[in-house]
Amino acid sequence: MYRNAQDLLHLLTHEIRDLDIGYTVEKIPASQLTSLTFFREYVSRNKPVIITGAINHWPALRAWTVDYIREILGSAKICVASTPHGRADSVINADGSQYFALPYEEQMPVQDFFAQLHNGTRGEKIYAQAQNNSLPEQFGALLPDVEEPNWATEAFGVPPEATNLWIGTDDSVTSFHKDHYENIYAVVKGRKLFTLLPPSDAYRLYFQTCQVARYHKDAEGTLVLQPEEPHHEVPWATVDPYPSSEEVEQASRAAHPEYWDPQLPPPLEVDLGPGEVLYLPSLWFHHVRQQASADDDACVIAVNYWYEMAFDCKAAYAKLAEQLATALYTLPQSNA
Ligand SMILES: O=C(O)CCC(=O)C(=O)O
Repeated sequence: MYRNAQDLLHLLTHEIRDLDIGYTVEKIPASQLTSLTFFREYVSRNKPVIITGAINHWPALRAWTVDYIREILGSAKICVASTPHGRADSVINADGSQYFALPYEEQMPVQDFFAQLHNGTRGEKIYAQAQNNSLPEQFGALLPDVEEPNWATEAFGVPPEATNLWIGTDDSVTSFHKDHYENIYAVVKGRKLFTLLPPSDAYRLYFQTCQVARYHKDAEGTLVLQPEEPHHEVPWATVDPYPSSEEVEQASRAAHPEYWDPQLPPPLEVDLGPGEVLYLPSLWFHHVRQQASADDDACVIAVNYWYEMAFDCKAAYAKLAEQLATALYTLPQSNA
């Protein structure tokens, strides 16, 4: 007998794992996948999968060094996001309040970007993370080095809406969020570490409605966070799955018990290396870290294809799960 909403949400979490997505993300070779099997086994079930060997033919895998990118892009300017801590688009405590903090954004020549990637002038952390079709729009000369995944385009029935290039270092982390897109995410250099929760588990992320703020540069060039005008707010996940210290972890365990509950299945972890592709279904919550190695020019490069999602019954269930989470688990704004 299930007595309350919390018990029912736990039941949903367990059933989704047992009936559908399981406890690990499968890894399959591209040679075993057709657009039909990809659609039937993964897209229609809203189930992530790692695909190996799908981009082995991309010249990018061998060609993309920092020197090559600098040379081929010449003086092209790209959009660069900066923060003092590497956590753009996340909940940040400042002046006793919690803000949803957007990064400082500037157009910068590619050479300057690479010169500052590891040594920001004032210690700032920079990340090329524009999600506006950045590969063709800003890095167009690199486009011939990759190839659209035709198997995915066939399965989704539409061409990608955006193709984005990501260049960063271990310093940049992407906080838990979801996207209204089907995502085909390919790592070219370094590793990307995804922590995933299905849409049913929205209640485990403790959304908080936060005022939106953005980093700006003051006269000395130091990044300062300023609330956006006019005042506006967004609900954002407050759970950091990799707390910076034991003390922070203890505080998170107390504030976010549903995330850390040992009776619930842990989030799915995906460690994606060069040449590997993740299918990240629409509306899945994802937190992303990255790991570079010295022989990779100490940077991490990835390309992702965003495809339009279907607003079908799965999207309706996901919306219900999120609305229940908002009703039951949204944290009050703390002024502490
Ligand atoms: O690579 C990242 O830092 C984030 C990727 C992401 O959030 C996405 O592809 O939707």
